Amino acid sequence: MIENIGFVKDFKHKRGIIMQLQQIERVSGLTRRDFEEEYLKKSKPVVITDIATQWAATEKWTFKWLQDNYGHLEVPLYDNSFRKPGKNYLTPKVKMPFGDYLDIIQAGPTELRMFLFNIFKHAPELTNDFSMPTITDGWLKNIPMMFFGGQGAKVDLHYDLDCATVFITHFQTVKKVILFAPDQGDYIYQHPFTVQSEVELDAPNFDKHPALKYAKGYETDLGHGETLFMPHLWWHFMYYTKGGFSLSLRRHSAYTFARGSFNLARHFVVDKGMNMMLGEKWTAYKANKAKQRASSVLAS
Ligand SMILES: O=C(O)CCC(=O)C(=O)O
Ligand SMILES: [Fe+2]
Repeated sequence: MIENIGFVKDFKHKRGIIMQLQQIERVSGLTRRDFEEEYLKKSKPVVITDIATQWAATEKWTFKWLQDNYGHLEVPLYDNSFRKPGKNYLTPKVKMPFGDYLDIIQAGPTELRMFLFNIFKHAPELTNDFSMPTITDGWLKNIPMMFFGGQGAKVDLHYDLDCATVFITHFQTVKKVILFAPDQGDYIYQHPFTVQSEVELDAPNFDKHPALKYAKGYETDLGHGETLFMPHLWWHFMYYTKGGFSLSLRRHSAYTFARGSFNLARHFVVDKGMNMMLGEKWTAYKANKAKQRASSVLAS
């Protein structure tokens, strides 16, 4: 059952106006042709409800089963300070056995999340529990990733550095997802040289970020066994309504691969390097640039 959370919706009621968020369409029974014509080529996000129905993972991957089988793995965890400038920028907060972490996320709210951890390197047999969707190809078969989060954990608005097209299947609970198309970067205060936006969608500040009101986006509550198709370069914000986890499968075209390689280099060389040298000053520079761009888009 999908629980209706709606902190973004409550927020809408309290303050009246918020950016325009349209519900992401839900479909099943898609043919390859329909998917490629209607969604992939048009870069239109969609929730596909029947990709994971045949997967063993959908039944088998419970918290308990993961704990019993992989509880001993040492995993890196991050909290919401991940993006704060300074010495912990983009580094994990703690490491602990996976089983202990699963206890934490089942127990209640926590910021701790685990992401981009290739659990399959440590447990390759897990890849037998799902398969690449047949509605398209170009799959990067050796980098499936899992993402875990406790209730209230969030993933601030960003787009994926590697520029891949992503299919995200959620398990066990519900995750709220908000998306913006790549052309919304100025409205959401994208920081230059990064793939990160400055806005906090769970606590938007329209005084600081007036252009945000004019951003046009999409939202959905992604439930157990549902798969979100997220086009490449799309901005995404995720909020774990309850502790849960997702699997992401990625695909590339020649274009997305080249663009992704460039982004990776820019990120690790320019942004990390400047952050190390300048710390807060570098963040202030990026914030100022974002502000200038938002002002010009508001004025236009
Ligand atoms: O849900 C998460 O923890 C992160 C998801 C994400 O950013 C992604 O799949 O690219
Ligand atoms: Fe992402």
